[in-house]
Amino acid sequence: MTTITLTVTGMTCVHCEKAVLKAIQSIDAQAQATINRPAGTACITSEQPPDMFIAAIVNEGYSACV
Ligand SMILES: [Cu+2]
Repeated sequence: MTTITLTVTGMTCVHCEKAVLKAIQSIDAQAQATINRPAGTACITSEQPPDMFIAAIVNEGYSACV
């Protein structure tokens, strides 16, 4: 397991947080994710590579990078 912190831009409300969380869980249902909307970060502990999460988050309409 590794923990990565992604910078996620575009989250403006609780709904956005949930959408990002859902995107993360669509890649790895067991992932531990902590989303900090004010800071614009998503901390994810998972065995899946960061690119997978970034793609899923971008697919939801947000920007994400490592
Ligand atoms: Cu929102």
